[in-house]
Amino acid sequence: MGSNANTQELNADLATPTRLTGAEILWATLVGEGVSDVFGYPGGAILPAYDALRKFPIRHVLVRHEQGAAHMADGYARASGKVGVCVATSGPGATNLVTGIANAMLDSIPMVCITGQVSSKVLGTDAFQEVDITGITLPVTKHNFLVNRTEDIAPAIRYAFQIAKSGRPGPVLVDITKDAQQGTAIFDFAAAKPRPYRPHPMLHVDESGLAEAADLIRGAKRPVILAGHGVLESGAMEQLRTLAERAQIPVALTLLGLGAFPASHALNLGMMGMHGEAWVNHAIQEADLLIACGMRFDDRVTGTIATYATKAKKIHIEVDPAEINKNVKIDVALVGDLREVLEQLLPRIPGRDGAVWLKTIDNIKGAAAVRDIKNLPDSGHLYAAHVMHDLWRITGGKAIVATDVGQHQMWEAQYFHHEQPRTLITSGGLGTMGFALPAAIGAKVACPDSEVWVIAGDGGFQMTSAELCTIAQEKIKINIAIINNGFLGMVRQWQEFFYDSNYECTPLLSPDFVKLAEAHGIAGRIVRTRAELAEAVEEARSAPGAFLLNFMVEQEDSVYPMIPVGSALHEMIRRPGKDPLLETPEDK
Ligand SMILES: Cc1cc2nc3c(=O)[nH]c(=O)nc-3n(C[C@H](O)[C@H](O)[C@H](O)COP(=O)(O)OP(=O)(O)OC[C@H]3O[C@@H](n4cnc5c(N)ncnc54)[C@H](O)[C@@H]3O)c2cc1C
Ligand SMILES: Cc1ncc(C[n+]2csc(CCOP(=O)(O)OP(=O)(O)O)c2C)c(N)n1
Ligand SMILES: [Mg+2]
Repeated sequence: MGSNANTQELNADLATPTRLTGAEILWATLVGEGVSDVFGYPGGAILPAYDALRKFPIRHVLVRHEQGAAHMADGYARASGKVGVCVATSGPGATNLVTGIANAMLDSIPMVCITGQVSSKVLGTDAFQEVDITGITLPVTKHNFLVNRTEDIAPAIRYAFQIAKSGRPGPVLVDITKDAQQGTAIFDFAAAKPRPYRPHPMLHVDESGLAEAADLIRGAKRPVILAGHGVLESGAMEQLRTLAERAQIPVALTLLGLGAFPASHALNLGMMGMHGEAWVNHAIQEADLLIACGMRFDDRVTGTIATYATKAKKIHIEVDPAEINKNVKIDVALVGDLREVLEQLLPRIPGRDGAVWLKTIDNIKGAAAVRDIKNLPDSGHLYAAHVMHDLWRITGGKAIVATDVGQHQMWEAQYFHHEQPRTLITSGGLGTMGFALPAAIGAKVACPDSEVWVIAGDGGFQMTSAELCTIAQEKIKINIAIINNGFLGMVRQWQEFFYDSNYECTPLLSPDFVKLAEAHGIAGRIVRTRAELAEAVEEARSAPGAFLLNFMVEQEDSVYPMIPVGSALHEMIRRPGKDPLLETPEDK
């Protein structure tokens, strides 16, 4: 509900055209689009909108920095599949959104960002808090609008929603001048409906493409499915599973695809790429067919392109024609919504025996199937992998986890096994430190009944830790795990591997995180050994409010395997040491 306690519902009947102010039209249109929660921060140019907010059934979460608002809207969208909405004022409010908008753009997240703008009379005069935010965000939005007439607000907002969620999703910014918010116009929700979305002319899967793809799949001896974020965005989990099971094809996942195929499924290989499982990367290099489903062959996934999967034909199922042949040369492109394309493809795919190839992959796996350090005996040291593994085990793998960016993010991907779609919320393309805490707030607002965890590094957490106060004010129950290694760990790792261990500017002083939480009325606890880990996690889970755990982990641990930039997918740096460690009974 609008932040004001004496909410008075406005009689803005969506079915009856009514004269309203632009500010009222803005909220009424959002209500019409199904919005129940927004994340924002007020200021002069958006004040008319805030003044009208109390009349509408919308929860407004007051953030501490507009970057937080954008990440919350982003986390909300990732967790729910709905469009996330954030609001900011002109000038610095709007520019503070930019990192969050770019983050959503790089990961194709549907978001509508609303900014106030100076009045149209003074536009272009360097008026107080005037910036050209449509100009600034042009390269990092799917589309943006400057609206300076009251009657254009409803059509612009409705169009923004359509653009944000259609085809390849993305963020859309609507910049509304103050006078447009203050003026009045007839609000006619139905008349403001955009023309139906016209898919790109190339979004037509022809019969010959389907037949070619089916032939390749039928004839393949060593096929691998590469499943990405598009599986989640398209809602194609079932179709993907049917394809994999019917044709007995193993599934490798991108970081953003984790959860799109159950981690425990026998055909799930695990994550591919720079910090993926060694056997997954080897299987891709050995494959004779790759079936890419809603993934964009990011450089973190391919290693050097020249040496990438040279023995494999490639089928690419993808909604954005611009992605075809962008990084990797494709043999058969099926351009369209993944779920629809798979539905058309599946009737052409007969049952297939994949036993020989699956056995080969098992052999490639060998002893490496046991992850590197999960099973280190308790020597008094706490490893981040221990934290991830135990968190996964204790939560039954069902929690929604929002990670930050760095080593802890990769360890989470390796050791926390996601069974369900939309349970991993992580910044992939932009790699934005500071993402986890606000994104988790957004996820919890979207899914109030879910258990939500933040997993953040000591560095990234400090970038947006002011949002602890948002949690306190909004009484948001999330649990926070800080993986405190005293370093900007991922950068330290690169310094160790590629810069002669010159740890320049990566040792990091942090505040006492437990006291910091306490200062916000949030309980917390420090954890130094594995023996305390499970009990601490249970204490956090059962606490009535938000809870912070400060895990003091091994400081100079590294993420393995790692493909150095410029190397082939199979040229991974492995954890030093002769034999992989064996599982201890404790971990079974
Ligand atoms: C420190 C760090 C390390 C990383 N290491 C790795 C790593 O080891 N392995 C790894 O995989 N990633 C890694 N990443 C993430 C990587 O940078 C990319 O973000 C990720 O690989 C992209 O995954 P994706 O292609 O599945 O998702 P996106 O980038 O979101 O692309 C999704 C694709 O699906 C398409 N799509 C969307 N909707 C549909 C639809 N309805 N139908 C069909 N297609 C659709 C989109 O057009 C797009 O092409 C790392 C990131 C960081 C920050
Ligand atoms: C906003 C931003 N600035 C800089 C970076 C570069 N960067 C990537 S990982 C990393 C270190 C992260 O340190 P920390 O949050 O402590 O996590 P750790 O790697 O130690 O787990 C840095 C500085 C980034 N990704 N984002
Ligand atoms: Mg760190």
